[in-house]
Amino acid sequence: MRTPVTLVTGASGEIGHGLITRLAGTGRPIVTIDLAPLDPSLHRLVLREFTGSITDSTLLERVLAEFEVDLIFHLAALLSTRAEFTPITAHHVNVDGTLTLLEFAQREGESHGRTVLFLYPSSVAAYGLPDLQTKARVGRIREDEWNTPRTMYGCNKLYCEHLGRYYARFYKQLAAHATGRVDFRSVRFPGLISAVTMPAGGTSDYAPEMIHAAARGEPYTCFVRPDTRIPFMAMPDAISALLDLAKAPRENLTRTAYNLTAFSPTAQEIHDAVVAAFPGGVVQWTTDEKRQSIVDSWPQDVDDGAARRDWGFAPVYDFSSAFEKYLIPNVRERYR
Ligand code: AKB
Repeated sequence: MRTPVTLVTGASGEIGHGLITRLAGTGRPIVTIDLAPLDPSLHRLVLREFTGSITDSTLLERVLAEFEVDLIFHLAALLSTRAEFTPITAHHVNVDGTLTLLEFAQREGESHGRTVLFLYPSSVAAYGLPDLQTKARVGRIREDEWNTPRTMYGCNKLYCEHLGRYYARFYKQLAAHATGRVDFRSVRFPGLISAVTMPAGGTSDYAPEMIHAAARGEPYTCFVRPDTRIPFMAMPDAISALLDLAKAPRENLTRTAYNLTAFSPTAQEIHDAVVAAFPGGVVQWTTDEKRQSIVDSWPQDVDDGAARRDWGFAPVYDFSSAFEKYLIPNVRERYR
């Protein structure tokens, strides 16, 4: 008999740390896949750690042979800035990797006869606004508006949302006896800010980078303009959203991709909160025009009403409490 487990890909990334810690509390065994080894503090929380790429079908075959997977959190991805330097690799990891895993989930479901719950972090990068005037005019946008991403990462995320919806609702619809076994559910994360982990290769990274640099007493050069405004949320709320969506009754869900947000500060407002908390923090502003054009194409706010109505999404932290109650105390402790 194979052991029923939860599979987390990209487990060594910024979301993986908090997710594994929370999942460990449920008592359900966890199996992870990542190119990088898990932080030692996480290694002891998981049943098995596979080191390798989600694009490696033989690796997934090894997981399939040993474990019975019925819940997947697919976090592995190349983020927006890094994907612009290696777009073909980004497509291979972000799209081919996700398709490989969706097919793996379908086969797992056929093998054990149950549905496989597939949680997928999409992104605000799935949107694409043509200019700052439009960004200011449209303000808070809904899921089905402005789905015209301007980055390879955003294209990848939007397409994988549709791939997941296909597996969940239309899998081999013309075949005589095919049954879709994948219950695909995704959230469009805004920029995420963690007190514990740092992102790598994202364009919203200026927020966590600024906070952690100030806490370490290091100068930071912010690569976006002070007036840059995009949606963000604190990492604990992001983890809760994934776990709450996983628990939601399928009949309550009207969508397979949901907007999420908690607050939309400007980079200047983030700066002001950072230097108020860490007076030694020194921030210089040197705009990277290419990275600026990416965040300028993302909306300043998103409408998360569907997530709130369908499965009770309700972030705990707003901008001020994210700093006062989560980031400042925990970041101070981290660098004490
Ligand atoms: C990135 O900046 O690429 C990610 C994202 C907003 O999806 N953090």
